[in-house]
Amino acid sequence: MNLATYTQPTLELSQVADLFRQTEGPIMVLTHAKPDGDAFGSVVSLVATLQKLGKTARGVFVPPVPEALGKLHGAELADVWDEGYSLPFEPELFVVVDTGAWSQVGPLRGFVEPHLDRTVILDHHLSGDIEAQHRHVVGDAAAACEILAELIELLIPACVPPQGGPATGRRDTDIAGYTPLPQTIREALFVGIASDTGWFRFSNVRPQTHELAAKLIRQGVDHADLYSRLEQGERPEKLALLTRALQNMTFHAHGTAAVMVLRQQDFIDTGARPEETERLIDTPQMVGALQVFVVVTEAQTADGQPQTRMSFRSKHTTDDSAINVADLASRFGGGGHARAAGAKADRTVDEVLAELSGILADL
Ligand SMILES: [Mn+2]
Repeated sequence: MNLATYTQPTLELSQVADLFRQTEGPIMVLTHAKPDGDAFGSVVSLVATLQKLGKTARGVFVPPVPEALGKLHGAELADVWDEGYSLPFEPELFVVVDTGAWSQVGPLRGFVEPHLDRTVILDHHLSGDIEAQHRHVVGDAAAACEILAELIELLIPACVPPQGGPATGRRDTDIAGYTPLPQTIREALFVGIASDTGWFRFSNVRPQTHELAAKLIRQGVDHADLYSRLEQGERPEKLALLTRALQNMTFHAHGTAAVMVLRQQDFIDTGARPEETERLIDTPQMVGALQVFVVVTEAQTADGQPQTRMSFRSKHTTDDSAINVADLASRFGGGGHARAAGAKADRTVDEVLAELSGILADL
């Protein structure tokens, strides 16, 4: 299936809503391994919504789940996968959110693959290869949670604020007789859009993103509290890991590309956890001359073979000169967005670094 076919929605959002309404049996919601705020928010908001509709629904996360996400409302609506994991029920419907790629779902593949005829993908990545019967992929949505928010509005229409909204400076909750979205759902959606946009800074932000944020804040989301819990609650070990990453940084393509390398030994020495690499890639972006960023992390496959994870970013430019890092990631079997992508290769760090510096030299 080619990309154009893949991203062609097989269902309009209203049809996705109908499908959920018509499904009487249990619904399983899953997402990519190592969930970020958008993956977490998508799973939690959908499971909470389906439960509110009286459905049996549950999510599952493939760890590591960042500690701060695990403490948010709704974390209890999903299992955390482990070696002995089995589904809590026989699902009538599977929903895959915030990814459409087999390489991203890891050990959950075996559960879904035999049931693609009753699987729905809700995503904003253009690089999927899970050939589910039902797909609704919106490439220019800043986050999967933007799509989820639209869907949830169809499923819980009572939550749409009355015409005109509240008076300036007031919250929707001040409107008599109005019921806002439950706290779990509105927080989860906000976390999703905030996290995938770097708290509304990245080029993927569109007017709808801010409109949704405004709507959620009016319903009672405490954005400052969420920011401090999600972005200002790191352990000192993470700072030690960042120091290592900066010390190990090399420059390529005449000083326009930066590569940070983290080896297993760096995690041992600093005591940092694998999930604490999140956002390290943001720091070198303060340098004006740098346009392309790669974090290369040494890992292992389940059976102890060498594996290397890569995270790619490129800066937005006003002309057409920005590097499409989804293309770079695809050289290593990965994918993602033009400004943010990732890949995982079953090769050693040094092999990957050698190939990467060749590719970057040609930029
Ligand atoms: Mn996302």
